[in-house]
Amino acid sequence: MKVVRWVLGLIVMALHGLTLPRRGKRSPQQLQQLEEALQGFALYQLPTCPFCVKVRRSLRRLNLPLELRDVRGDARHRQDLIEGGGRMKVPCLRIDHQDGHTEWMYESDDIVAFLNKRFPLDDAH
Ligand SMILES: N[C@@H](CCC(=O)N[C@@H](CS)C(=O)NCC(=O)O)C(=O)O
Repeated sequence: MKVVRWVLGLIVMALHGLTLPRRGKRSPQQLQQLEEALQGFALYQLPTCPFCVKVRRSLRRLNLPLELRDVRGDARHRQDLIEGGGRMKVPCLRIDHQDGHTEWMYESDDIVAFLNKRFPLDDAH
């Protein structure tokens, strides 16, 4: 089972690499503003998880410099996800709100919809 998952992961990564979506255009000024706006955001994920790949593709389309946290490669991130979000499931978007509370958003479709709505691409660029 582990081998099957490993092979599937490799296929997902290869397909992703071969069909990388175009990175959305944003001005240097917009990118700098985004970097600040995204300070409190992090995506807990795994490189080969297909749902995580879906979210990462959307990050690329939207050109969002959002921090990725690998839950297998870093035990601390894994622990934070379990303790904070309540489940060892990826992808999960962590949002540290300005009022101090932290939101843990699971479900790739919800994450993609949230990012598209919150950080839309400006068609003028
Ligand atoms: N419906 C979820 C599926 C996510 C999912 O199944 N992720 C797998 C990794 S590819 C996982 O974390 N499984 C562990 C679990 O469900 O406990 C989504 O779209 O985000």
